[in-house]
Amino acid sequence: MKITKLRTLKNQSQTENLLEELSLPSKLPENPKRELDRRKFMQTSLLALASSPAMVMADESIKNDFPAWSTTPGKGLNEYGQPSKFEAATKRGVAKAYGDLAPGTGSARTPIEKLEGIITPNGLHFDRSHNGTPDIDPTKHQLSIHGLVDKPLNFSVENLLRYPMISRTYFVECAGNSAANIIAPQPIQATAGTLHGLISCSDWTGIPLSVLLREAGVNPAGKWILAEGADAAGMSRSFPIEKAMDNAMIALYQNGEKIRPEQGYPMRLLLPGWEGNMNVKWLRSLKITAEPTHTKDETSKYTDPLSNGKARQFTFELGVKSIITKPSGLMKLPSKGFYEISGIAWSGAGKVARIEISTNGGKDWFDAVIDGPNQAFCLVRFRAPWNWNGEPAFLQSRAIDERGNIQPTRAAYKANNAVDGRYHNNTIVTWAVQADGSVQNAYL
Ligand SMILES: Nc1nc2c(c(=O)[nH]1)N[C@H]1C(S)=C(S)[C@@H](COP(=O)(O)O)O[C@H]1N2
Ligand SMILES: [Mo]
Repeated sequence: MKITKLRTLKNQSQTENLLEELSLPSKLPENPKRELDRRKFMQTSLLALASSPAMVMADESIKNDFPAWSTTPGKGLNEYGQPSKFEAATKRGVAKAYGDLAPGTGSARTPIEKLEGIITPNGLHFDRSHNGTPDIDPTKHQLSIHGLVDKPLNFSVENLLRYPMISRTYFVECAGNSAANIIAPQPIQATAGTLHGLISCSDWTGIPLSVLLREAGVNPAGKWILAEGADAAGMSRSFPIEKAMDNAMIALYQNGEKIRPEQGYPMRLLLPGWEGNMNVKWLRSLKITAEPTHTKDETSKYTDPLSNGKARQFTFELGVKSIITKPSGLMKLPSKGFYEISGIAWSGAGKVARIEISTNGGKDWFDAVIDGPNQAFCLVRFRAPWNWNGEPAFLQSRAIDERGNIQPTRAAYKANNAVDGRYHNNTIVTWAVQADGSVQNAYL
């Protein structure tokens, strides 16, 4: 029994290892289609909707009697609101990597196919933890800034809460997101959240790291920072001082409330656009160093084996990526007719420039509309009208960012990476709509 468990552990840690980020072709696609403006998009959608008989309500559905909830007083007031009981299925998918051996190790994935807009509700933010969520008493927690500084500093949470703050909407994505679509020889039939749900986006409020570093006074020899968490995983990562001075942030609030325990209560590091692992939760120490520290999570893990026999260390910036969330895996389209294709896109390089949609597996592409704000290092919501003719279709989205990076195909990823490479997968996702309306995960 013991031995079986040990073997599982070994395999799992191999699965965790070895990441690869592709260098994406930086050319824009040929013959880009005219951009659909928002008004035209709505008109197109409404026309398609009107011509789709399945969507039209019958007259007899308009009734004049009132249900009990309209005639009797509702439930009493309460101190912390909860979703409707009819939405109980909107939950994270929990994957405990080692089962009960280490119940806090693994991930709880965001059900992206059940959410709208760009903000992830706090209870549904994905949780990727290497050794559970620590139960930190904020009055006993401190953040130390030390190493190559003029003045080593310890900050209590109370101290930090007195600093001027900024609010920014940033995504966090795990380098292991979508890994199953690279490593599984046949596409796994699962929801978008199960396959691609290690992505979430929040309005974070906190203190620019540069403010605290200026107070401590970084020595000229200080070029890197080692960030360390207070959890029992001993999670620690090195990052260059330039990122700290640019847009790194110590976040204390998440979507307006104090950051959730699973996200790093009472504080976490945010390195906008950079791989999830570097966004150290339960942050307790920032040590200024001359060189990177080469910790376990940046050597044995999160280093990418390439097809040329070399490995790439320090893949920081996440690639440009998009996922169609509606329709997506395991859904069933009830009939032919109008559907809105909708999803999320993002880029570790900054802003998303464009999202293209194909309904025939990449033969033809047309532009989706970016609905709502388009902010750097933040999810965007895209939408496109689609009139399904009832025949098999292959739905794909392809995002292009402001630097001209474009999502690669799965075949390109496979060609550039070692056979066991699986991390930093930003390849184009295909959902195959069958004639019966069922939606399947597919490789093209
Ligand atoms: N201290 C600490 N920080 C951590 C981790 C951890 O296990 N311990 N997990 C990392 C990983 S692998 C990811 S992808 C992100 C996930 O952030 P989230 O759980 O808030 O979504 O946190 C990172 N920061
Ligand atoms: Mo991660």
